[in-house]
Amino acid sequence: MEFGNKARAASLAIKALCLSLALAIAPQPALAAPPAAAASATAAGPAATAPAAIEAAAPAAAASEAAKPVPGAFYERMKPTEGIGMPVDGGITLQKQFSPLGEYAHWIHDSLLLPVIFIICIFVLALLVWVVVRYNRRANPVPSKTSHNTFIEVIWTLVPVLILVGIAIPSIDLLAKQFKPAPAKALTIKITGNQWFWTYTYPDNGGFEFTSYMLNLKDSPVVNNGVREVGSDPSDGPSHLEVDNRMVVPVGEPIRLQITAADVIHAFAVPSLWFKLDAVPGRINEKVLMVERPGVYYGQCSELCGVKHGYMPIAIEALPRDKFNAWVLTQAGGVIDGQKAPAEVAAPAVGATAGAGASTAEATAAASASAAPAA
Ligand SMILES: [Cu+2]
Repeated sequence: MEFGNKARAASLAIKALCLSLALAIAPQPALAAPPAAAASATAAGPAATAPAAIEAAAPAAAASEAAKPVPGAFYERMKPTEGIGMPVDGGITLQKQFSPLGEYAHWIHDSLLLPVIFIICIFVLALLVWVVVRYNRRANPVPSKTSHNTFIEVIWTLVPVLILVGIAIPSIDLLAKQFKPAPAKALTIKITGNQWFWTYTYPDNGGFEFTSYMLNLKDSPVVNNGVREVGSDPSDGPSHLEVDNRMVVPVGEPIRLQITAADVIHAFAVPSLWFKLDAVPGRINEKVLMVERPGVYYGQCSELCGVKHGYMPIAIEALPRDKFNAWVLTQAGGVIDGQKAPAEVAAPAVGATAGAGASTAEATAAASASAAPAA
């Protein structure tokens, strides 16, 4: 009896500890309506969707192919792939993941946590049903006087402890991996949250900086003055998530994101890249971002930051290194390894887009993309 009490007390303490650990690292619910259907919508799987994403970028690639060492500063906005890097209709689980940590976390969620939760729920339900049916007053008029059973108490203390340890090991591993600092040579991008837009700065590429606003919504009051409507460019993604100037990153390499805020607390969150970090005024939070394949990935501010909190989405465009370099050189002051784009090459790139009879939307996008950094 004494042992049973002690075991109970010990199990409570361990449970509290493990639960708080598990809660601290539990996967964050994805934004908006995350995609369960993503799996089926993109049933063809990563193999099929990856080429689609790459294909979307193909024209840009072809165009910048010739200008590899000092690219001709050509950049074309990538067309997002439906259901990839964005919420999908009817989605109820995590978004499909495109970073190594995201895949690991997704595995923990789908293959470890959900089965454990399911089995425990079924087990407890079965016990309840058994008690209700077998030990109600009619079926069991003379109840047993048993108050303790040391063997059972040891079992129901040990088994939960083992379950929680089994969950804690990969969880703590994931937690540790998430806070592993970036390698010294990693590209650094500084992100500043503002009411109600994001500012992106590239200190390793000449320190250019630009703002990123949500696109206006069709047939809705103007949200962000002077920004075009979503859908006016073929490369536009979902409404409420697409922005005028995307944060462009190289694919397949660790990137050091330094996140801060200019006014109130915001949070930089992109569900499909398993990334969420608070943007706190007067403080820099740092975390590594790694995107596994080219594409456009959407997120939102995830800290209630004022009246237009819901109107400061995040769009990350991941490009292969050479295309990323080409994009950098389209930015005013953009530098690759201390090398600037020849002014005569960079300038006509924008003019050429407009002159070549591209849609005005594209021209506006290109103009605003290159004008923003100057501001
Ligand atoms: Cu915010």
